[in-house]
Amino acid sequence: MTANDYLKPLSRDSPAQPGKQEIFRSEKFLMRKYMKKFKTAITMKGMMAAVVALLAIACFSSAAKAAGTPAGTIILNQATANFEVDGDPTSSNSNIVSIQVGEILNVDVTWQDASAIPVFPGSLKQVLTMKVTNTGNGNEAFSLAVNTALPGDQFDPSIVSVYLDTDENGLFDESQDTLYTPGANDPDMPADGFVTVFILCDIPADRLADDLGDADLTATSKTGSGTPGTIFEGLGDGGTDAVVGSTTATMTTPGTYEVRNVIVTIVKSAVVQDQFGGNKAIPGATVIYTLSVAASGEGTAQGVVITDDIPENSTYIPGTLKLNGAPLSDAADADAGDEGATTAGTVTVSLGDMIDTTPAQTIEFSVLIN
Ligand SMILES: [Ca+2]
Ligand SMILES: [Ca+2]
Ligand SMILES: [Ca+2]
Ligand SMILES: [Ca+2]
Repeated sequence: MTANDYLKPLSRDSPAQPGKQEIFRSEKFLMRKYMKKFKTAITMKGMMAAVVALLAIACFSSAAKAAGTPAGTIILNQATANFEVDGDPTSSNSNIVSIQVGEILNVDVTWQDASAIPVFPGSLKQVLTMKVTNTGNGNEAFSLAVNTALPGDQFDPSIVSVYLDTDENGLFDESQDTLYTPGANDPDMPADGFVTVFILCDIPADRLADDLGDADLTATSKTGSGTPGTIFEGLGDGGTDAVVGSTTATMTTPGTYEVRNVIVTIVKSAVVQDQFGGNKAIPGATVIYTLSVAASGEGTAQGVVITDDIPENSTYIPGTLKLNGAPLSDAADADAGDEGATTAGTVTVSLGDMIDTTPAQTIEFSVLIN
């Protein structure tokens, strides 16, 4: 029996190949080509210790991060044989086995809007928000493509442009964010990195209320994509091999526009007052949030309810909820709003039916920065 015989049962997803030992652990990790022959002289007493050491080699990757051990990482390992010679404890070490982790290519695309984006017939530059995440274990650039000619809905939005969220605030701002040009500024991300992507479309003028129109975003690894397990030799980070992961290294996710004859818009602003009379957002400062809610269009928005989560790292200041300047109690009662009663950690205000001539409704509340 040779050391190679011990390695074979550890190769889980792929049979061992002559002259080339490969260890796959699920499909997140790939190590190949770098194993040298195991040369330790093993006595009968030392053999069990050597087997345990070999099993340890196969189990090293269990404590990996979400994206896995970074591509290019060198994993070193050495086995020790302990035995006795004429009653004297003796040990000998194996050579050091070096394995370099290859790059696995994976991507995730998630639609970020909570529901279909309400639009009017003929609306211009309407925004769908997507998040593209590098779920591989190396640095990787991704090409982006939008398709609006999708079946199964009532219309095709007309693509105008795609923007990258350069200022990383998750919100589209034409002056702050960057126009995406395929091949010129493809997002390049570290493992676990992400980019928010905005799809801007015009809506056809001849649509009716409740019509739906989809647009999808495809993100594809620039190193390559295809059937999981496809290998791009030497094209991974640091000259390692790159291997396509379970996502096929490309993903397409749709978002949806929905035509409405009335739309409710909320404009939110914040004023900071610190405890020293200034306006710095420091722990102990107060943030006064103001929401201005208005309806536009020709129909009636029925039963308008505004919800606003109290942000992380802040605490609602009891008794600060107001509607159009008049205080609302924090409890759920006869007045229009509450904090934490309808939904924990959330301000909820019911505004009833609204039409385009309804005066803008102003909601205000304050939080303390923890
Ligand atoms: Ca790469
Ligand atoms: Ca369509
Ligand atoms: Ca932005
Ligand atoms: Ca109340």
